Order: sequence, then structure tokens, then C-alpha cells
Amino acid sequence: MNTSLLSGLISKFDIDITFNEIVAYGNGLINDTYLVKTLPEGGSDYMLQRKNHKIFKNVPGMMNNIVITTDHIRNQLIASGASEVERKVMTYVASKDGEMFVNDEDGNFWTLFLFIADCQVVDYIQKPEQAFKAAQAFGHFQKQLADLPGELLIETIPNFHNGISRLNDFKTAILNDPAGRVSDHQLQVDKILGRADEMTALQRGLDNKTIPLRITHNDTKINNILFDQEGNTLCIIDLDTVMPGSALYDFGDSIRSLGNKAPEDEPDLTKIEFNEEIYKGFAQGYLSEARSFLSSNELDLLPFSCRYMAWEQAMRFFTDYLNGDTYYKTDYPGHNLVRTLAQIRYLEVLEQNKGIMEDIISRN
Ligand code: GN1
Ligand code: MG
Repeated sequence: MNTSLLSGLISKFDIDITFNEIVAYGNGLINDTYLVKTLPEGGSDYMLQRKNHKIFKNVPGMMNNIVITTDHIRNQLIASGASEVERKVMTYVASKDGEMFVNDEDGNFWTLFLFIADCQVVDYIQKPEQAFKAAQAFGHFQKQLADLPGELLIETIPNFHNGISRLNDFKTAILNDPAGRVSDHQLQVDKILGRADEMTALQRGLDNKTIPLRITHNDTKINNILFDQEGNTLCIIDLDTVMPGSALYDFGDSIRSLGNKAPEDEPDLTKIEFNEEIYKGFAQGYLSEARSFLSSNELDLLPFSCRYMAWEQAMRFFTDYLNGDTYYKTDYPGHNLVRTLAQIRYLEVLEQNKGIMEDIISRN
């Protein structure tokens, strides 16, 4: 994107800033993000983000969810006398028209939020203590939202973590085989389908209300937490998918990134190993916040949720690969296949560690 287009967009927001430079930022698989550095240096900087409206089909609704959520958390922080509130919750800027986004000529949606300086994002966690803190932050986030009426929020992406609907999408991709890729990967197809009954139990539990619907983050990768320079957690970011969901999604999705010693797109499957110490630290941190509100059924299902999220993500990457790579950004041909194989392998590794994972939850 050229700078004058970006600066034109910024001028539509209800804020008076002089900017110094705009640089591409981060490695999300869906949106495009830019850091807007302002003058004088040392003042507040901002993040400009293009929301992928092919994926987020209702950006105004999504932004409404984000505003309700961040206002709720901000009010709680203020009421509790917290310091540096703007470092602990995301602050979005409204447009001069009073919307929480501006449109460009191509109909894209852009949002602007305050950049939280002097912090770090981590892709890997080395120490159990850090996993403990990350889990406390995600657990605390769920707790902060526990008294927010779910009816206020829309389903940003309908059926986002619904295993039954994801499975149907997968079966449709297999049937239509638009990119002619199915026949080479029958073994992997069978691995996904062979676990369908076990895995769709989560959605059946939500449907029959034995698992409660809560407000959840739904994208709890470790790089969606900001830490300060001392390694303390500051703020949960990437609120695009905050909506009604299951606490199990968030626990499971964190372990999908944290519990794996390799990245989610590791091509060398022998490097994919379970990180027991990190899992333990995360489980202890999460339970220290969430034990007070989780049902006994949810507690029992925490280890299962990790396998569920790996299965679901494997199926999502696989579906995208079979459909000819239309959803996720990819860095090279076959990237979605590499991601799929890595997630399936991780799922198998989690299955091998099922007993250990259950013991850790029951002993904490
Ligand atoms: C996408 O764009 P990013 O990295 O925040 C995806 C998540 C996946 C993740 C896989 C809206 O998240 O659900 O878990 O990629 N977000 C959406 O890395 O589909
Ligand atoms: Mg995201």
C-alpha cells in the first residue's frame, strides 16, 4: 500500500496526529496491519488495520462486539483503580462519521487503534512461569467478560469453532475437490474423518447445554498477548473473534500453539513434540483464574479441548488446501498442506500424551 493512500485513510479518523512513517507490521493470517509512527517521537503511535471483509462479512457488527468488550473491561479496570488502563485494554479510535472503521474506494474496511509501546509479543514460550502468566491472562479475560450478557454480541463468523459445521465444510471440499487434490491425501482424509464422532461431541455438548456458552476470545494463540519488558502480561489483543463460544476453545487453542515445540507449519514432523512443562504451567495458571467459574464438565474436558482444537485446525487448513487456498494467506505453494500435516501430527502427539494431560488437570 502506498503511504499517501494510508495517510488519506488516517485523516478520516477522529484524531489529530502528525505521522512520521507507516510500516507493515505483524504476521496475521487474515488481516493486514500497519504501525503508524507519529510525531513528535515519544508520543502515542497507532495501528492501522485492514479487516479482511471477505472473511469478516459483518465488520460493523464485529467492531460493535469489540467496542462492547473493550468498554466493559475498561470500566472494570477503572472501577478497580488500575493504573495505565490504556496499556491493559485495547483502545479503538472512531471515524469522523462516528463509525469504528473507515472504508476505502475498494470497499475495504480499516480500523485504527492505539499502539501499546514498550511491550513484547512472543511466538514461543520457554519457561513454565511465562505459560502460567499467559494462562492467567486468558483466564482473567474470560472472567472479565463473564457478566457481559452474550445477547449483546453477534456471531462475528457464524459457526467459527463449530466442529459439526467445520466437518460439513470439509466433506463438501472432499466431494467437490475443486483443486483436484483429494486423491493424493486419502490417508490424511481418513485421519480427520475417523475422529469425527469423538470430536463433534464438543458441539453436541453446547447444543444440549451440558457445556455452557460463554463470551470467549476464540483465537488464543500465544502471540495474542502483550507482555511488558519484565515479562508480565499487559493486554489481550486481536479481538476480532470475541463472541459467544466455549471456554474450551480458548484453553485448547492456546495449547495448540504453546504445547507444541514446533511452529504450526513445521515441515519436519519429527520436530513436533508435546511440551509437558509448558502445558503444566499453562494449566495451573488457567485454573488459578478459571476454576472459580468453570463447570465440572468443562474442567474434565480441558485435555480433550486441546485435541479438539488441533483436529479442527487441521481440518480448516486441509479444507482450505482442498479448496485451492482461498482463506489463509500462504507463503509458498503447498503451505496449507504443510500446516495440515503438522496439525495432524500434533494431534497424534497429544493423543499419545492424553494420560499425562489428564493427570495434570486432575492434580491441580
Ligand atoms: C487465523 O490471522 P490470525 O493469525 O489471527 C485464524 C485463526 C487460526 C489461525 C491459525 C479469523 O488467525 O482462527 O487459528 O489463523 N483467524 C480467523 O494460525 O480465521
Ligand atoms: Mg486472529
